[in-house]
Amino acid sequence: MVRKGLRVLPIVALLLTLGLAVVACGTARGSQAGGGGFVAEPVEQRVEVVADPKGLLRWTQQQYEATAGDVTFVVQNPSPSRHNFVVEGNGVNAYSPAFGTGTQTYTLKGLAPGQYQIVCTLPGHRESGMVAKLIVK
Ligand SMILES: [Cu+2]
Repeated sequence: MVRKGLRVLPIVALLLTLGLAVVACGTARGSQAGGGGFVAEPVEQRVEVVADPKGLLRWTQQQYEATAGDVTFVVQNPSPSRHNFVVEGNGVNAYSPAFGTGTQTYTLKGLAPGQYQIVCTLPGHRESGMVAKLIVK
């Protein structure tokens, strides 16, 4: 009797672990809803922004361009490094929570023509060069 009970235990532990993993994934996905200043609903205009695949502290482009109006930034982080996504300048200061590997989308409504910066503001990342220009025409 006792032995039978012990055999079931690993299965229970496995199910508990799986359950916790599902909960953890759900939490991570929730962060895609955006951060301060971003809205969750994607719009037609997409700008792809990619963090360095090797985990270097930079975006893969030094300059990004968009047309004035609503913009969805599709932010890819192929590296295991954690980053965040910030659009600042020209009266805008929108920031996301930190994220690990994966793709996040962040939308800004009514972006005016002008010059902005796309930055990762995790400690030391901007200083190391994780800052790019965003030109909105
Ligand atoms: Cu970063």
